[in-house]
Amino acid sequence: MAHTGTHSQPVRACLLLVVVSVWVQQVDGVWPLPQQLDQSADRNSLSPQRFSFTYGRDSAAQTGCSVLDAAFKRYFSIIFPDFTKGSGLLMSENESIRYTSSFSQLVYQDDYGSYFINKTEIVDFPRFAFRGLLLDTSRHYLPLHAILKTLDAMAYSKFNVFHWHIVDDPSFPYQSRTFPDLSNKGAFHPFTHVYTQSDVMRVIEHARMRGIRVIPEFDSPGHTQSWGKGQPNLLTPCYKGDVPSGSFGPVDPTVDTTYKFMESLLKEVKFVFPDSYVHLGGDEVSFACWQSNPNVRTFMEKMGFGKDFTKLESFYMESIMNMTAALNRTSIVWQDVFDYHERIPQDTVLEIWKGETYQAELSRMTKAGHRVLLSAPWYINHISYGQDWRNSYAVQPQNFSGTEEQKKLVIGGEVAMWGEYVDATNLNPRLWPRACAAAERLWSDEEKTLNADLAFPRLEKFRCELLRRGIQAEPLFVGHCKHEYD
Ligand code: CP6
Repeated sequence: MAHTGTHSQPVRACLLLVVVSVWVQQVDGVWPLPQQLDQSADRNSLSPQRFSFTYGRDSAAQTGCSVLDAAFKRYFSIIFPDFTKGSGLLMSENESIRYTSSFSQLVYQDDYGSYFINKTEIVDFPRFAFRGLLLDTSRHYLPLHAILKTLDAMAYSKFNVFHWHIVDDPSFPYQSRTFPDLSNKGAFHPFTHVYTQSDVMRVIEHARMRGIRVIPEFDSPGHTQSWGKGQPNLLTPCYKGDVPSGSFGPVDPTVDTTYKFMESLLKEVKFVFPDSYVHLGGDEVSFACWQSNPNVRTFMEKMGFGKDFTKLESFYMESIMNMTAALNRTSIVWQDVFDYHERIPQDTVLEIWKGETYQAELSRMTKAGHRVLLSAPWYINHISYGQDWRNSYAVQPQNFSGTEEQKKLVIGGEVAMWGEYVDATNLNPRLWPRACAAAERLWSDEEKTLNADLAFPRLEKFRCELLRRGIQAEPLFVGHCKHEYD
């Protein structure tokens, strides 16, 4: 065969490749992967004393943009940990805050501590606009510092939405101005386990400075046991035969006082949380208590709902979605609301959380013209032995049967860290670097990120970088981080 005569040549080419890859390896690693990344072996030394970030001439943002100026300062200390002052990188366009994070991952030190960056050209933008992370502060209270640190780590991975599942059955830590008894009586502790108005403002500001929006969730009519403690007559009294059993079910959708309460609460939420989205929950409503209650049964008859309690839940959700729209806010709801009731306001965003059926659900929801968020395959509160980040990485949010128009309605997704088994002691290692897999799926080009084996060394390096930045990210597999020995 012809190629046997040229046997030595591929070997030489191979050797050359090895040399180059050793050289480039220490710089070739940005997580999540930029859309276009061209790196050369040209190495430039960086002097912390002379280094500064500057605004691009054509950039919409210019000197005096406080968000970027603060980001330049933060990333200067991340890039040059041994120096604290100074601050050339050209920044442009509105995603520029995220490019500081990419840049910070390109700088490296040699064995003598000198800083270097290889000549690099990056063109970058997100694949999906909505790249969220859900934290649950009801099952366990998360201290403010844990939330702020999570926001730091989110920014490193280019997450841009903090979905704050702030209240639920076990506790109501949100300290409401309008209804102080909700946390006085519904929090695990009325002073220590609450988020005051100033705490909430600090979270929103910390997030804003990192290009992250904060979307609060006030989940109802189910998941509201803690609400009942401070708000009498809000929950449905359950019956045993003809008498109240003493326990309570979901919010009572049959009385006017419920809607007055929800309207006041949502008005406050609009005032406190500036984001245009509000998450209204609507998931996992148990119908047994409603069914046991004679007033609810009478209401059902009057409304012509028959025995179909999904109609009652829909009636309630429709009314609070309309309230939310009247307050100029866009609703996000869990998929249950759509499953029960396909006629919901067109601009409502639907979030998929049920694991087995998510591709069929994506098809149906987008066919109905709704924007959707995918969370089901990223419920990383579930843990297992081994490299489960690979499952998250393999998810393809637009792989479902539907038209191109339908695919565009997938606006992004969310990693969910539900709190039943998570508090500040194990939050960080459970989240990081596992959440990074979804972060790359939501940011980077699909074609360039198909192979998890290729992503692995880059993710390992990024995990070490998270450690260096003070995030207690767990190991992906056997090995060590270079900086541990520096
Ligand atoms: N709490 C609320 C939860 C969950 C949901 N809503 C949940 C359900 C199943 C799993 C994890 C979390 N704990 N309010 C569902 C959206 Cl596996």
